[in-house]
Amino acid sequence: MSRPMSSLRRRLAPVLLMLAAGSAPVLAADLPEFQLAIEHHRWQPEELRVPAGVKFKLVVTNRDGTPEEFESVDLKREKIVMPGGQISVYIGPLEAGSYRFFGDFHQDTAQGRLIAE
Ligand SMILES: [Cu+2]
Repeated sequence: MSRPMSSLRRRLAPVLLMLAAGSAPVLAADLPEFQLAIEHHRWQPEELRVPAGVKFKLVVTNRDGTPEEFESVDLKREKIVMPGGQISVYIGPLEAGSYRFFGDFHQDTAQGRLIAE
């Protein structure tokens, strides 16, 4: 009875340590952060420069009164932003280059690109 208990404790130890250290939130908080907004169904900025080779957090704010969806086929991301709301998208590390993104609900105007350099 004591043997399975101690082996379970051994297996749980790293998990408990990780939870205690809060390693995932700390890592996320350490990521560089970039801001993107949608206003009048256009991205601000329409061209966003980010460092290549680094994971980063993109914070997307919706200043419109209608829902929008941040979407990028190049980046394989798709996330709805409610009116007046904000979302976070984790991207990268990216190779240097240009990555298109758009507002799925207003594709006629909401077009942008991310330049990783
Ligand atoms: Cu979509």
